[in-house]
Amino acid sequence: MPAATSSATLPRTAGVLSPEQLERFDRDGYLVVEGFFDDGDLQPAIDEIEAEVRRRAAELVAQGKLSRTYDGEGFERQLAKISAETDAVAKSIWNGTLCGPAFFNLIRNPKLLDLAESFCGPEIIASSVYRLRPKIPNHPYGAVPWHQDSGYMEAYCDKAMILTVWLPLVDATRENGCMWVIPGAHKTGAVVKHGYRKNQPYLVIPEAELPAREPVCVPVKKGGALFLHNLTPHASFDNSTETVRWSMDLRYQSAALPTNAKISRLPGEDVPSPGGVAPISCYPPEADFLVRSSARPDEVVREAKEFQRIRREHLGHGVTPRWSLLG
Ligand SMILES: O=C(O)CCC(=O)C(=O)O
Repeated sequence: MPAATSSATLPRTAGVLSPEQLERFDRDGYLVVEGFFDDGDLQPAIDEIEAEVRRRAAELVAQGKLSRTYDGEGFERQLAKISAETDAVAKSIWNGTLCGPAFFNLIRNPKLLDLAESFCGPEIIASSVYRLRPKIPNHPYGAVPWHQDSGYMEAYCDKAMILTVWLPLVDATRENGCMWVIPGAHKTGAVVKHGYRKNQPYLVIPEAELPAREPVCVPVKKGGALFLHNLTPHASFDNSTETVRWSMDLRYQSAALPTNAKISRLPGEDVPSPGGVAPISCYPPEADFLVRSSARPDEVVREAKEFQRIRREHLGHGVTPRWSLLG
């Protein structure tokens, strides 16, 4: 593994990036902003997660599947202790299954939306493709192989700008499995070949297809955020510590792009449906929703209950098959 560390780490901004930061993002395809969030931004989501871990652990104890709940071990340790006995709790909260009010408020955090506006413009769609990732020590699900986020999406969105915001809820370090990126690789404007490996949950870029550039290790402290272009190859490796590397990743795009959000269309936003299936979206399995708009403010989702309803009632369908099993 190369030893480089991130060179694109810049100090706190108020949510809007400086020209230098925008230039770095454009050049490298990623940017770290330390101190982007304060505790007040993150703690409600952490509280929501902790309550859910406690609730699910208590259920398992009652069913005789866990010896104790490990309450009192703290956010970074409790799930690691539980997972040494069973991975049922970790697996059940992985991905987008938690969608409480604090998660909704984090997704529409005004600082975050100010920043997303720099990349996506003023009409902002948030995606339900947000993930909560408790990277458990030495758990096979923990490592995420090299991929571009666009590899998971419809090919007709390959040229679209979709911003990923990766935010650690604890300090993310090389040891606990922080992110790695390949800087500048997004500049080709292309999605490289991906594929599946048998019994693996993630897409992977085969070794021979990886851009010939040195990967960079990107540690980010709690409160910081890593902003990623959708064509930037990234990965994360094992957690060799005894604590959980908690993180979330959120995604934003312009409302002018294909989206399954139930919004009225503005002139110029009539996105044609490539297969005649409407509505089309960059990631059809999950629901999009409008989080900021001056052109159609009445359609902005402002209530957590509405956010939950949209997600629950979404009739998703799979992404058009694009990749095959690798040998
Ligand atoms: O959090 C991780 O370890 C991987 C995240 C990731 O691959 C993503 O956000 O696309």
